[in-house]
Parts: sequence; C-alpha cells; structure tokens
Amino acid sequence: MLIKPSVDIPSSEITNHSAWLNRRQFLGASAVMMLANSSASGLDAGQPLKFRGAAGSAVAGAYTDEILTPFADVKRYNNFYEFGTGKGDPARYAGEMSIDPWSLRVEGEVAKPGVLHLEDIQAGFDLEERIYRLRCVEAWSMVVPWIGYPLANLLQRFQPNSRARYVQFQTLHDHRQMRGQRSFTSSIDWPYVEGLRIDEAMHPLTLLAVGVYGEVLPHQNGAPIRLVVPWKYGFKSIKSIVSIRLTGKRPKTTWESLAPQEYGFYANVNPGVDHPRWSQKTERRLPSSFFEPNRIPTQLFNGYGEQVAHLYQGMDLRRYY
Ligand SMILES: Nc1nc2c(c(=O)[nH]1)N[C@H]1C(S)=C(S)[C@@H](COP(=O)(O)O)O[C@H]1N2
Ligand SMILES: [Mo]
Repeated sequence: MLIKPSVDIPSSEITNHSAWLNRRQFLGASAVMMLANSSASGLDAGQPLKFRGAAGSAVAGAYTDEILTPFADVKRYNNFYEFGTGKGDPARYAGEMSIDPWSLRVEGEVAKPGVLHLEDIQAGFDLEERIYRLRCVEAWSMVVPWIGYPLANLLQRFQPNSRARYVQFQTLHDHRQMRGQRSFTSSIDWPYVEGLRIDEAMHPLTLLAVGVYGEVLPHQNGAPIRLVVPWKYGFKSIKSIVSIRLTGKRPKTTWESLAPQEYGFYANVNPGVDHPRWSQKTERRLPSSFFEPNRIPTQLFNGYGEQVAHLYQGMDLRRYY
C-alpha cells in the first residue's frame, strides 16, 4: 500500500484514514470499480449509491502517497459559487439542486454529438479510483480519493474531429435550484464555464469524477459529474457539468473573464508565479486551523510535472499563467 501514515499526524486523521482503508478492503480494494446500484441491481432507489469493487490492484489509483484529507472536510469546505461564496454554503444549499434526471450534452467538433443521462454518466464507463492532490488558487489544498474515468474515454465515444482544438465545459444554469445564481451581488456571468486545450483534455490524468471516498459524489462536490485536473488550480475543475463542447477556438472561462490579470486560462499550479494579491509558494493542507495551519510548500504542476510538463514545453509560464 502506497499510503503510509506518519507519526506526526493528528489521531483524528489516522482514524479516518484506517477506517477508509478497511472499507476499501471490504470493497475489494479495486482500481476498477463498478456501480453497485444501477437500476438493474434492484436496490431501493432511496438508498445512497455506493460503488463496489471488482478484482484489481489497490494501489493502481494512488497518484500521491500523502495522507488523505478526511471525507468530512472534503464535503464541508467547498467552493461552489452557484450556492454562495462561503465555504459552508455548498454543503448547506447544494441539496436544493436535483441531479435526477440529468443530461450531459457532448457537441461541437465531433462526428457523433449526443447526450448522456444519469445512468450512462455514473455507470457507462469503467470506473477507477484516483487519489489526487487538489490545490485551490486561494492557497489551500486537499488529498482526495476520487472515483471516475478519464475524460478521454468519454470524448472518444463522441469521436472528436480534426478541427477540435479545445474543450469547453458548462455547469448547470438554473436559478431555481442554485441560489447563488439569484444573488444580485454575484459578479459571475452564469453559467460557470471552463476550458482545456485538447491535449490537456486527452491527458490520462484528466479525470471526470462521479464519486469520492467510495460513494457517489455529494452535491456540494459537483454531482453528478465534475472535472478534476490535478495539475491546475481548483477553479479549472468545473462541477455539475451539463455540456461539453469541442471547439476550434479557445473558449471563454469564468475566472479569466472576471479578472484576467489574476486568473489565466492555463492556471497551472506554479509556486514561482504569485497571484497578484498573495503568494503561491506554500499552501494550507486541510485540515488546517489557526493553531495548526499545516502549511507546506507548493509544487510546480502540483507535483505532476513528470507527467504533464511536456504539454507546456517552450511556453513562458509567467506569461501563460
Ligand atoms: N461550477 C463550479 N465549479 C467549481 C467552482 C464553482 O464555484 N462553480 N469552484 C471551483 C474551485 S475554486 C475549486 S477550489 C473546486 C473545489 O472543489 P471541491 O469543493 O470539491 O473541493 O471546485 C471548482 N469548481
Ligand atoms: Mo479554488
């Protein structure tokens, strides 16, 4: 097992971690997981969905050997401005969003545009567990065991054509379900949109997550499907996606539109390029408190440089931040 608790961590973390390991063993500790509760399984629809393991290797999905951030923190400390700007707002209000039914359109420069519905989204692709660091541009970070599949696997089904150079993603836009979209003080031009270059989108580390900690994604973490791009600042990892559009031109993105001098299109994690209003050299690893800030150095490409640095060869990372 790649995950090794060290002696200087709080016992709360150790407990949480070992409980999680036990559950993994119980689940079969697999890299390829299957949705237990598809409609065919006959389980009560009101029951929370759980992912069940098939055979496989326990370590295939570990992309870091650091201590996991407890599930409690992963689901209570969030950024999801559609539900408010406070860190606790998404956990409080994301339940007002309904995810069933859900449609995800894949369109634009593809041979076979189409729509995926909730069951295809959650169970239509081979699921893997991936433990990734998540680094927010605000300089806090977590270590999260996601469940999902590479974005490339989904895109390939719709057959991108040779004009597809970028991918744009869009979050649900429905002010009846998302109270932050009703806010008059919000400066965001809804819906939340994000984008990647096609080679970034096709990179094997780029994940679509449908679950976390062995369970279906909580609403506040971006149910039913969200992007996870582990080498980029968290705002690129767009939640609750309803549309994926392949395009020839670089798409507009929410944070770049709002403050282009602060948030770039690339948004690669980089301790050498500070945010205009704060340093990016270090980060607070959750759980973090005033007395135990748990501050650690930030790594270039969030530690995934070996896998992704070639994507930016010859680019000035200060200019293309
Ligand atoms: N639609 C949407 N997606 C979003 C955001 C948001 O406000 N709206 N916040 C982003 C930011 S800033 C971060 S750090 C991550 C946080 O993901 P988490 O709450 O699951 O940790 O989600 C990203 N995805
Ligand atoms: Mo963020």
